[in-house]
Amino acid sequence: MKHIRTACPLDCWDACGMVATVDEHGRIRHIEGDPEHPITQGMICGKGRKLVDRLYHKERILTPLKKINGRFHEISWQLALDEIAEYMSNFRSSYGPTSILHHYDYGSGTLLKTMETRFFNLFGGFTDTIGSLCWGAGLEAQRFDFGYSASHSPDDMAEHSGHIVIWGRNVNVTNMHMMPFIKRAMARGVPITVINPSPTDFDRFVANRFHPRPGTDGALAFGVCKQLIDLNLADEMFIKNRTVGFQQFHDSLQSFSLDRVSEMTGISSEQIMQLAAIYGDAKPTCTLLGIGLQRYSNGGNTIRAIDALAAISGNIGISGAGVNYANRGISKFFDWDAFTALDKRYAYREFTKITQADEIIQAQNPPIQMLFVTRANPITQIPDANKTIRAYQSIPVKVVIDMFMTETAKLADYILPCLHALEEEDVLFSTMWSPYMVYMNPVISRIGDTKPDLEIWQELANRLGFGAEMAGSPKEWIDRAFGKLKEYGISSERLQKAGYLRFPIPEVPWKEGEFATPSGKYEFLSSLAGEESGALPVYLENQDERYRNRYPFHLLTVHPRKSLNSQGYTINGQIELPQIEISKAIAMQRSVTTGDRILIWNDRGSLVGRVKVSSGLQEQTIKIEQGFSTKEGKSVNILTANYLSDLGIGSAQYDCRINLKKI
Ligand SMILES: Nc1nc2c(c(=O)[nH]1)N[C@H]1C(S)=C(S)[C@@H](COP(=O)(O)OP(=O)(O)OC[C@H]3O[C@@H](n4cnc5c(=O)[nH]c(N)nc54)[C@H](O)[C@@H]3O)O[C@H]1N2
Ligand SMILES: Nc1nc2c(c(=O)[nH]1)N[C@H]1C(S)=C(S)[C@@H](COP(=O)(O)OP(=O)(O)OC[C@H]3O[C@@H](n4cnc5c(=O)[nH]c(N)nc54)[C@H](O)[C@@H]3O)O[C@H]1N2
Ligand code: SF4
Ligand SMILES: [Mo]
Repeated sequence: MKHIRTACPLDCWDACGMVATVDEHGRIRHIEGDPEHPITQGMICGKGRKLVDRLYHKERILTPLKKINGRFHEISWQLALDEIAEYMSNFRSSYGPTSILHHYDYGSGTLLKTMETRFFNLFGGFTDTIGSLCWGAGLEAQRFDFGYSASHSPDDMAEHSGHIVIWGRNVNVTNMHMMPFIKRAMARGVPITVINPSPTDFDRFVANRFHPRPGTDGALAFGVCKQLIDLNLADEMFIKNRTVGFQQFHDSLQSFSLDRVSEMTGISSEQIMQLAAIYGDAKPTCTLLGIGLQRYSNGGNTIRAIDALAAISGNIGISGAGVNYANRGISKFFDWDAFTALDKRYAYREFTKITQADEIIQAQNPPIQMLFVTRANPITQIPDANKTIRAYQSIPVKVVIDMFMTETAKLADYILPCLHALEEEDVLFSTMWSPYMVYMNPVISRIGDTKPDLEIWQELANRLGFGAEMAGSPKEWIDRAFGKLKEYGISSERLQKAGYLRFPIPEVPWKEGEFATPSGKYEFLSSLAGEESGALPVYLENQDERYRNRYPFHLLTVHPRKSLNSQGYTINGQIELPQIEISKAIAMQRSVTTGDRILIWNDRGSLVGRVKVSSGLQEQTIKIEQGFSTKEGKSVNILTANYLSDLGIGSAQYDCRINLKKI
């Protein structure tokens, strides 16, 4: 038996280190959390363990496929790549490189996967899908306020926080390695507050539980800001020395009286006062922001409002505090210039990941002729699925690189089967939370007639005449990306030997000196905000609220417990009837009960599912776990809208109104 160290490639806060046990036949017996890794601490979740099932799964695609007359047939790599390269070359000559669209996401978030962008730049350019289905609004909000998003180290929170506010993050389910750190804080007597319209596994252990109406947290934060100032709980020294625009911000709060905020959010005046005391008195208060919280048309301003609350109360730049959303400081350590070959492209067009269906349908100059989808399952994961299907069907040639027959792969003309992370050499890091990078050693040799993404791009590049600029082994490309890290004494050899290493980022962001904003201060009044977004954070009504009379309920399509987006469902099989959680109030009002079949719908689509009445759910809220597809290929995104968030080209999938009836 051999023990080989690697990492979990799934798009997760925790970025775990793993150890695989391989038998004498080169087969993985089991996989476990790296006991030495400071975040993983020897434990991985079910999704991580399922990586082995995905690797050996009978439905894994092991040869290239080509669709002929509506049916997939096996095709050799040689022929598939010849044909794809010929299409690319012809479309480039007739329409220019931007007739080719590339949609990609974080199906695998490892370092070398970004080489795909290099390929398209060397090709001369492409139509890109920019923005984020995940967290764009919050990142832009924190860029305006701080310069970029930075989180406190997990140990700092565990050792120094005075109160922890878990604001819209589903820690037990999506970020389980946070739990030991929260428990360490609780063992010191630190109280926990949860703000979430939905119940969480953690609720019975917490001191306070607030259920705001979905999408109204910005108003709640403004209301608390006003109370902090009115009650003289604001941190005057911090405001005076380290912020700009406070007076204008203060003036803008006048309309956020206790009564009005209570009506907007559904949170009582007493609870609003309680939250003011938590931020004002229980210092240092650590805020853990979730990503669901900002998946709204007003999501960017919501995060800015919460940042402002932490700033007014002085809960920034001190141990045990912070508005912890992401760790964007990590990306600057890699030498992306060595990767991206930006200077090589002569044509470039941007669609967004969120609105691409509209843009594909409208594109004229040039129209989209070819689509590449890599590391993503957009038919299941992007909003307004019916529209996306129509848009993709209108594209003459579609190539999907994946391991499984996803709903997106079903629409393809060519499916190129890639390797599984356990067969590849790479480096894993995440800018979500874990401050560690992990070396991924190939655990087994490749199964079937599959190729790593990098090799697919290299072989296409050979055919298109720029092979030399894509050539190199994984190890050589990893080395190139580590150019800057070497200044901090971190080489790929050292990482491979150590298994994991911490990025040289501070334990406590913004502790000393300046913020990364243009003024060097925390900016209530943002100088980076364009005229469109406005310099001050504001409260905006969400877009689907227009339809509240016709569609009286909020729909939250949150991240699934047992799958990482759609990736777990691919191997668990399609589901017959999704579970639809509804609040007690809705159950009473519509006379439905657990086990009933209901139809939920809006103007964009409809879905049938089985009811579960949930006691902790906000009164007007319905919740479904996203990621699945039904036998008819339907996902929750049949119902969601492709609205852009107010800031940062993010998605607003939780800004969704629906109606229901029993069937
Ligand atoms: N098991 C599992 N883990 C995952 C993933 C997965 O699919 N499955 N996905 C990974 C990825 S890609 C991501 S982005 C992260 C996401 O991690 P999280 O942010 O933790 O998860 P979400 O499901 O996006 O939303 C979190 C919570 O936001 C709450 N919420 C929704 N609307 C509001 C609101 O208006 N106000 C407040 N206060 N709360 C609100 C939801 O009820 C939910 O509990 O998780 C990662 N980890
Ligand atoms: N309604 C609703 N929709 C959502 C969300 C929500 O909360 N609600 N959450 C959004 C969020 S936060 C995110 S991050 C997105 C995720 O959206 P996606 O990233 O599109 O979702 P995944 O289901 O992770 O699909 C990734 C695909 O990549 C494939 N893959 C894995 N590894 C590799 C590899 O090495 N190479 C290649 N070529 N392919 C690989 C997998 O097999 C899988 O099919 O979904 C978003 N969609
Ligand atoms: S999905 Fe997240 S928690 Fe689970 S093993 Fe992977 S990195 Fe760790
Ligand atoms: Mo995400």
